[in-house]
Amino acid sequence: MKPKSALNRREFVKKMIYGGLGGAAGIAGLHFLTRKKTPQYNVLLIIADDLRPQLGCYGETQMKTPNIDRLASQSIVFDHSYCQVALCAPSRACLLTGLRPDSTHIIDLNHRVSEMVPNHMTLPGVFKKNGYLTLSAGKVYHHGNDDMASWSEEPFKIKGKDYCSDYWKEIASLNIKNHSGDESYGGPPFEKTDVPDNFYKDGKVADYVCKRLTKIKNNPFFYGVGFIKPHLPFNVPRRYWEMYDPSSLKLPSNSKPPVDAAELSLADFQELRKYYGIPEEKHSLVPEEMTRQLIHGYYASVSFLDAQVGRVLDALETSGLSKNTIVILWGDNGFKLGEHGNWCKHSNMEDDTRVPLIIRVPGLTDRGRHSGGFVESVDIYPSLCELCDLDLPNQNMEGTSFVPLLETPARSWKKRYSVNTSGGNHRC
Ligand SMILES: [Ca+2]
Repeated sequence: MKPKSALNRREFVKKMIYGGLGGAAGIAGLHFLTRKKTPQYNVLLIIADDLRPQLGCYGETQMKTPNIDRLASQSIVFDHSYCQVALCAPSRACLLTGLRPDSTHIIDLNHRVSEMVPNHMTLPGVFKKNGYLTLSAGKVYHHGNDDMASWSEEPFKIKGKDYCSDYWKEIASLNIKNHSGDESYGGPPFEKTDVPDNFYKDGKVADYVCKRLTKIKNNPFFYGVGFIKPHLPFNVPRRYWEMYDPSSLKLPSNSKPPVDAAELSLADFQELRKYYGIPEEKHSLVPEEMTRQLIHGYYASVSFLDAQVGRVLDALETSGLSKNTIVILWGDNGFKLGEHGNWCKHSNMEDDTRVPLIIRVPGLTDRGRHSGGFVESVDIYPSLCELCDLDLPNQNMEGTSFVPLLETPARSWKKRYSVNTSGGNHRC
């Protein structure tokens, strides 16, 4: 990075954050001024599964997402953030290695970072090397046993079911039986239940993280927290469904595939077709009433996710850790909700590849702003290293730190981004 005036980039960021250059950021950073040592940020990386920017803070005024919106009000919200592959495992691999798919060689669900780039230091790995306590809860890597050496503790995972009703289980069993025992088939694509949040996996993950945060004392930490909503099936408590009036939900205006579109440009949403009640025939469209129910379920799942994020952010605040913790909220890939007559992810359409990215850096982003600059998931690794004053490992790194956009959100920036097509198993 080229020096900025007499200061290099790292010195400039420190000055901005810790008050040396004055202004709003400087005032917010006054509490650091009396420290003799450079203060260390903690990092809380919150990952959501299949969350497109369907949030109030992205202008989606119909959404009930007060907790993420509150985070956004103290953050830079990136309006044009793109994943590198619209599929869980390869997208997460890009964030966690800072490498593009051409270098990780991961474009499906069947490969782990530890196998494909075994000598590459990962994002949690670089924090661990620098003395941070590195923690993982829920779905961070796609494979829960990937990159185990980079965590200070055994990752917290919830195994087993994520449905409540016997009906869901019975239908799933029937659907599997009807497809020659193929266990990738499931029950209905949603359920509405009267259970507490922590009946479901994400509620349990939030419970665990809230407690674990209270036990962190003097260690700087890097905490990866992965929630699995709003991923299918949209199984969440009824109260989240009741936040939305189904009759007022807008259906997609472009509900048919583009005329003469190449077949490869749209996936055939096999992921959704494996749920009971969805037309299985190739290229068949989802009926309007089911479309409305699925959109309703996605919105309910986003609000359920928002509630779990809110609980974790509240725990961070209560524990006194919020003032020096960077919080990032990121979605691993987008999701189509009937646009182009299509569903889920797996293609390179805008709805598949554009993802939410919100970052709060105490003292730097307190006023809350949007940035329209292109950013990519591979950029997160070098950005966090810069913000935390960690040297990048001496290895191939393919992202660009977006810290200049945190300082000046409207500045000119990248003119392009890149995505790769996913391949292989399309279940998740
Ligand atoms: Ca995903």
